[in-house]
Amino acid sequence: MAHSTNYVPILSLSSISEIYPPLDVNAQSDRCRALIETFRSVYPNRSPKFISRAPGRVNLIGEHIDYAGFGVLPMALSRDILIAVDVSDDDEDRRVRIANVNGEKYKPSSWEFEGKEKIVEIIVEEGVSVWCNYFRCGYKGILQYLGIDNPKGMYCLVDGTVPSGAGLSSSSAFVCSVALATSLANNANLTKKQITEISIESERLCGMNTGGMDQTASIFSQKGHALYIQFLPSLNATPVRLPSIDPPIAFVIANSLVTADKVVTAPIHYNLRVIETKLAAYDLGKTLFGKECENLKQVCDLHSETSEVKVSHLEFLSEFVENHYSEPNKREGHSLDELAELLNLSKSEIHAKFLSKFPVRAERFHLYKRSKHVFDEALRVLRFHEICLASEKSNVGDREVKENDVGGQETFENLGRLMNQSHESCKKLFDCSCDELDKLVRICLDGGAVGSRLTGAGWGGCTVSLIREDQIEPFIQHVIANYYKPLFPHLTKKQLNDAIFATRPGSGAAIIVGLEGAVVQ
Ligand code: NG1
Repeated sequence: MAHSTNYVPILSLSSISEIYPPLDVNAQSDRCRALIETFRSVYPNRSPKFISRAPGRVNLIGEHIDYAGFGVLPMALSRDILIAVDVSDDDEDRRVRIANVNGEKYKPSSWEFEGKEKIVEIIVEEGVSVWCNYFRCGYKGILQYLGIDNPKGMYCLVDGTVPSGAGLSSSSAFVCSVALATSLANNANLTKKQITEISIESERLCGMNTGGMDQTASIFSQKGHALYIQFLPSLNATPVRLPSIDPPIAFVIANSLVTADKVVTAPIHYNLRVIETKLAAYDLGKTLFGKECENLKQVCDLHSETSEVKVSHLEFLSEFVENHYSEPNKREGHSLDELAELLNLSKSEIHAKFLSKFPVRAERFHLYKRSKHVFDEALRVLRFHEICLASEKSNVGDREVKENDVGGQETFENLGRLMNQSHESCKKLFDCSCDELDKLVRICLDGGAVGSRLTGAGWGGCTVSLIREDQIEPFIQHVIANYYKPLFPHLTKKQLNDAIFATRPGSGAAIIVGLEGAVVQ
């Protein structure tokens, strides 16, 4: 698998029916046609040569552990970011023009190429989140990687259906789509792994100390499969079939409609969590092995003396963390002074090592809660993955043959339990939930979900719930009646359809070529 992860090329498709589920194909054809028409009116006398497409994702399990180096299990959505692109044939033209079909919200922008460094400075100021920065970051990442100093002029029109700030990875889908568009416009044919790694680096330019789950899921996902992603020792993405039981399982995404702008809140939320896990890794590495570890996976590797992660390793570390931080004051986090004492570093060394690359702000740094969550959540991912693999082995064709698991109920409940534990841990140990998400999770469980949890970074955004496919409609009605109607009584039918929907594992990023044929079925 490591081999295939390394060398798979980006899909180049000439029919959108290869991308979307059969029921969606007509609507998506209409969408692509509208995109092409709008392109022609935004850029008179031009037509797009290709469309780059990268999907959002829903993370089924494994929250806030990608940047600690542990495996995660997301799947791609059908919702995506399309960029229709025409490339200038004037060799002197190096201008990039970008516009969005939602021009009210996302204003057009354009810039002249004046050297790679000038495309975008790393954006670390709190409160800065501008849509065209994501474009600039992906664009810069590709030019830097390819060493291009005379890039092609580009005309781009963006159409996104991934809700922003919802934990469904709209930003990564955008950056991946830009990276694809820029590489193709400049005649480069990169592999999935290259595009993924460039997109991860690019998104860091936007101010997020990001893990890598979203970009990998967007690029590597395969229709009908979730994706088991391992990051260390190197990126490895393996498609996984979800258990095929009867009635089939389904995932429903419900948006709390609390918008979480990760870039804006990064210093007190996302980037701070990354640093807290790194501080814990440093402390545990020193304490257990006398070595400086950069992430918690390295601590696990030193303990197990291999890069493979096993249940027993994680159980040991989870237990160790309980004892190591057992004093009440350590449970409540460490002030900077306490941290200096614990780590045997001066405050300025702590600043230089941990707090200077991406700014973070905190009164107390929670090493116990964050490291405990990471080890336990990594364990839940292993178990979830094992259930999927075991179910795949026990199925003959689509028939469930595991005798003591009638209708796959046991499998279903085991997956749901892991999702529920994940939410509890995100809420109590990782402090990345919020009242609305907790309320939504409760309503989803009351409405028949066997498991429900926040998905993505949290602090708002969406939940993902596991139910049986035949329960989708009554489940959705229950959530509408109990969450949306009381809290958001004025939502239109379309807004409700956007807020809560069932989803299947979608396909990963692609370039759509031969546009006339591709969208006219
Ligand atoms: P969202 O906020 O859902 O895009 C973020 C990170 C992921 C991962 C999750 C938490 C980015 C681009 N994405 O996802 O890498 O850490 O939070 O599991 O920063």
